[in-house]
Amino acid sequence: MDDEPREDDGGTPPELPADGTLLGGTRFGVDRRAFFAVGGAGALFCTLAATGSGGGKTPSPQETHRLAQAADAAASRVKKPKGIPRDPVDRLHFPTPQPQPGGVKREYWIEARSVVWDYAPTGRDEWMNARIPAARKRRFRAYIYQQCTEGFASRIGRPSIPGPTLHAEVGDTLVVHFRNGDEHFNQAVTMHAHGVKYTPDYDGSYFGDFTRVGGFIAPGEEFTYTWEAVPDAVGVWPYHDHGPNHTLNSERGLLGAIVIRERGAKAPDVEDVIYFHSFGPEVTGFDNVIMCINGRAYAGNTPTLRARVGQDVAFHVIGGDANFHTFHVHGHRWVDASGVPTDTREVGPFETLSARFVEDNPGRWMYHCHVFPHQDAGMAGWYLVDP
Ligand SMILES: [Cu+2]
Repeated sequence: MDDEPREDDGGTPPELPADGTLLGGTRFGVDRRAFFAVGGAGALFCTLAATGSGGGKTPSPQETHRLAQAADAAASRVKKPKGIPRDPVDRLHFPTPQPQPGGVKREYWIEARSVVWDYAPTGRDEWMNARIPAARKRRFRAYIYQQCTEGFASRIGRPSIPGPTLHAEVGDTLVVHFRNGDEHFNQAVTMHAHGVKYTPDYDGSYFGDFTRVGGFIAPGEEFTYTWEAVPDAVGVWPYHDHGPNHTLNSERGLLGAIVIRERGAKAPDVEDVIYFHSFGPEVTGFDNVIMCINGRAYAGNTPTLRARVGQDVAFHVIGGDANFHTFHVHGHRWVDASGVPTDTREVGPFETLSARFVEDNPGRWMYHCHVFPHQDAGMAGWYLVDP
């Protein structure tokens, strides 16, 4: 049935070719650099399309999608870099960091893989009590970080965007065993963390000739990242792909969060990671930009947050695309970092906003991006508070 989310079985949605390499750079005469030359225009297109003010000079959705496929094909041909040293800094060697006294290793097993993704499984927008137009496509191939049990023995839970939230306390190391388990896109991907401390080997970034060991994890390969929870890493941070095609693959869903607390600090009673991000035509092949919260669009599909009166509530909002968003929650307020009470705050690309408050107001509430075109394109959800 078309409106049912399909099993994430590696099946191929009809609107995408089975193999991006069939659409090689030569066919469209576009290489990766050319794509990124227009990539800015593509990103601009997304913004313009979302605001309904698209200009004539920007590429069509079909064109951005074709360019993305060419970029995928080019990325699948990138050879593993040799790590050519041109400067003394390229010859430096680094020991793997160990936990500080009292700290521990926090180990995770995470596999990158692609899945067929439905951004609105209910087919409805509960806020406006309306069906999403039947003609509107909902499934495309996303790219996710999947948490696994020790040794990648089995997968934990359903595919999700963002991937697992990684937790550590000051003095710990985060030891993340990463596996590129995807064959569909046939590209190197990585994990690049914000906020925590790492040596260049654990930066998880592709640097062309200067790529270090963690910056290019080819399909079928594994790598273990070690990141330090130093004292000034306390907070909430994003992680995301930073391989050779990271703009597209992060947009496809290779996103996650890291929460670092002081040693022994109490966790909030309710703690949610809320990614404000979007799927543009370049990754979906659709005509419209989908404005998402955690990979889903429209209330009833986006996360329904829950708490009860008296609880210590923390909402960690992360900007996961090229837009500025504002986080707004009805019926509540919190004190921002400068000590000012607020109920709406902006969050830029890969910035984090933490709204923390003691719940005092039962009922059905909404939370949403307060940029109207984003809100109306799906970036909204329910917050239900029990007495
Ligand atoms: Cu927004």
